Amino acid sequence: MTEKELGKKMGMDMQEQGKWWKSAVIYQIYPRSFADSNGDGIGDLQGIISKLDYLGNLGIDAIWLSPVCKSPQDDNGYDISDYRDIDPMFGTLEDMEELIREAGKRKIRIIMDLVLNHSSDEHEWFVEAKKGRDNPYHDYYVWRDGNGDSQDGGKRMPPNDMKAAFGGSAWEWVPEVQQYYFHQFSVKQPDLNWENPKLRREIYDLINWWIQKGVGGFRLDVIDQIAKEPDRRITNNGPRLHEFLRELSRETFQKADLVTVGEAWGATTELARLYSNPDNSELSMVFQFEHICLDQIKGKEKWDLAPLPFLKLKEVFGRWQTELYGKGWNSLFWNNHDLPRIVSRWGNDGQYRVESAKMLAILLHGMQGTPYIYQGEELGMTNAAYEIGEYRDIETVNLYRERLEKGYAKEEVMRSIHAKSRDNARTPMQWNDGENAGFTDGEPWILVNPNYREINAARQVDDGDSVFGCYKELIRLRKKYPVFTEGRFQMLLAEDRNLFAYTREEGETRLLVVCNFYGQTVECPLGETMETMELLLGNYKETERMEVLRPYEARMYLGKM
Ligand code: TEU
Ligand code: CA
Repeated sequence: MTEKELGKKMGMDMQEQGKWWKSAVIYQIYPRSFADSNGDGIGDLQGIISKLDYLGNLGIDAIWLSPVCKSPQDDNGYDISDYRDIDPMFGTLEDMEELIREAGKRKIRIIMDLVLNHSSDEHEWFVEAKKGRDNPYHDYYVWRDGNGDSQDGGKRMPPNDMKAAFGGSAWEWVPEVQQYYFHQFSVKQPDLNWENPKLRREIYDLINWWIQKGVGGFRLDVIDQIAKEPDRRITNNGPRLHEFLRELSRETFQKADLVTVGEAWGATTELARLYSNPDNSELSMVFQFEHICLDQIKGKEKWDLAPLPFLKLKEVFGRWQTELYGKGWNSLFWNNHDLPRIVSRWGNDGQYRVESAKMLAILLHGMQGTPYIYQGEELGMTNAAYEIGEYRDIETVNLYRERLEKGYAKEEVMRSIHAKSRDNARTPMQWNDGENAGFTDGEPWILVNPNYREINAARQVDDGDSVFGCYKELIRLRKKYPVFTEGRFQMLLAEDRNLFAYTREEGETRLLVVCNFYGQTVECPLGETMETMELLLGNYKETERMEVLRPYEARMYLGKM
């Protein structure tokens, strides 16, 4: 069937056609932790190329590649100093072109990570910008005069007390120009000034340059923060945000058949409908975090741990499923490079690691949206619990120092770090049970999780009953049945404190997903419905009693309406 015929069959109008990314599954690679080809302990592009067959076997359609552009690596590449070159640590532009070509041979598209809210302070724009207030690049960044009386030789007080995400003030003084610049992240990540049309033009040009190279799309880092207005303390969802996005889309993305995904921490369903409007005026989809921020004390930071409110989790998923239906498009994810490992977080990384990892996969992949698999998730990789000296992430390192200064007990801070540090996701990919899990021949830049002898790809790829086997099957099913892409969602048993159950309906077809989210055996009132349907996938070998769900048991059924 051609794409057009398939589109017709699924009852899509012309506008909907060519939206290949709706039935796609995207795999995220964090390059420095994926595969090292030259023994320097850091993953690289040639390493990724050597693993394309592994990804082809899994069945994914696209790779979201965390940043590989030239960067001083203050925030592991989310601080770019040249948007048109590859960091030598990862390889060369030729390697990147080879990756795009080799992936293409396997029908895998490469999605670049665009960091457009800020650049590195070592980018030539910023180097110029801080030379003088009349430098043509000065206005590419966000500058303000100091506040109040001069202190220590001209330095005034910062314009206000806004804080940066990685600690400290969001303002940094530059003596040469006698002004502060604004940075929402580290001091080495000065915010770009999107109010300046020349800066916006530069950005469109570099995006079009990458489109010419054949990339399949873009992930847009903290895109909801580009329209900042620090004088009014506005960081995300600034008044001009969607105006900027529409211009950006018109000048770049709309010229090609691309997928675009906007990272938007502050999105509501209403805002998401703007971002991912089916008329294609902004982006393909949003990547929002409402479900993944639930296990922290309200109004506090992610480090302030709270148990997961399960009913709330269901309410959040249900609301996004319902309110975006036909009006927008969402990403489905448990993990990325900023989040702890889901099997350790909301599953069980001990006795029921395999069962709970599969349950979480089945629960998520039955919903509407584009699923993302973060490297190692398909193996059921777990959090790490290192000593503080083994952490590499700027956020974790700063947090530790700041909280100890504030008087927190060391044990409490370490508990937060073990639960939530971004490095949980950044330990090296576990390929096999050889030295360093087969990630590198050298010294890895961050410790390998010691459980690699048990949890590794080599053990799982040929085993249909492995976590890998489950993800592979979920991808196959999504390709086979349009109900995964199009079906209308309905939550079942919304008040049940153990079960997560829902249906999807499209035409005559109904999909039913029933998951026991916890480690106790429970009764399920949907036994009779399940009797009438065909079991597509489950995480236990045999169903003993239809109406009983064992620890973390998940089942996915297909039936007619
Ligand atoms: O993340 C945005 C972001 O808000 C997170 O860094 C968040 O502050 C943090 O994870 C909370 O713990 C994006 C990237 O995904 C992240 O890796 C970058 O560090 C950040 O932007 C800056 O570019
Ligand atoms: Ca390397």
